[in-house]
Amino acid sequence: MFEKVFGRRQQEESVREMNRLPPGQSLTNKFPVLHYGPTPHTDLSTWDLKVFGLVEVEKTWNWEQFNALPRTKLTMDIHCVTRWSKFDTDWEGVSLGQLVREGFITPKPEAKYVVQHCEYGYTTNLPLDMMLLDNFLLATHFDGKPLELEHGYPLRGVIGTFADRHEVKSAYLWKGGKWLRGLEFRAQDQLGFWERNGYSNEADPWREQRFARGGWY
Ligand SMILES: Nc1nc2c(c(=O)[nH]1)N[C@H]1C(S)=C(S)[C@@H](COP(=O)(O)O)O[C@H]1N2
Ligand SMILES: [Mo]
Repeated sequence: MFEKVFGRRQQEESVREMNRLPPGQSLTNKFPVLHYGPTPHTDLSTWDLKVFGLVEVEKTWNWEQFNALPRTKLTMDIHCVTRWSKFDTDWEGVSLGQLVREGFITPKPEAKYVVQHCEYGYTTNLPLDMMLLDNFLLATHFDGKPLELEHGYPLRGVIGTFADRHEVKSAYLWKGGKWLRGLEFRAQDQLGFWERNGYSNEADPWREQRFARGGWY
C-alpha cells in the first residue's frame, strides 16, 4: 500500500494510526521467508490433500479435485512472530469455512481442533472455530500468482487480520502451514512444531502472545 508514494516509516505511522499494527510489530514491504528445514519441490501429479480424523467422511483430493472446490479471494494483514507485519496482502484459495458450510467437509460434533500436516512433518494446530473464520484460507495464490516455492507452493494455510474487522480472532503467521498435505480433525488439542518448541498456543498478535509461559525463551 502507498508503496510508491511514501517511505516505510510513513506507511508504518499510517497503519499504526489506523490501529492495524499490533504491539511490537513493524511494517515491511518485503515478504520474508521463514521455516524450519528444506523447501520441498512438489510434483502436482502425486500431490494430494487428506482430510481425516473426526469428519463424517474422510477425503483425499488430488490437485485437480482440490482446484474444483469453491474458491475465495481475500485481503488481509499478516503478522509474523519475528516482528514483521505486511499489510493488504492478497490471497486466493479455498475457505475451510465455506467447505464446511457447503457440505464438502462435515466435522463430527466432537471435533474441536484441527492440525495442519505439512511436507517433512511440520505441523501446526488451531481451534476448529478459528479455522472456519473468513481470515483463515487454504491458499494457492499470493498477489495474483501461484505461491512461490518457499512460501508454500502449491498449498499453504494462511491466517491474518482484516483492516476493519478487529473482532475476528487471529493468530501469528506460523499458524499457517506451508506445503500443506493434511487436515486432521481432533477432539483434543495437539501442539504443533513451534508450539512444542516454546511458542504460544494461542498466538494472538493483538495480545502479543508470542511465547508460551514457562517456555525457555
Ligand atoms: N511447513 C512449514 N510451514 C511453516 C513453517 C515451517 O517451518 N514449515 N514456519 C511457519 C512460520 S514460523 C512462519 S513465520 C510462516 C512464514 O511464512 P512465509 O515464509 O511465507 O513468510 O510460515 C509458517 N509455516
Ligand atoms: Mo515464524
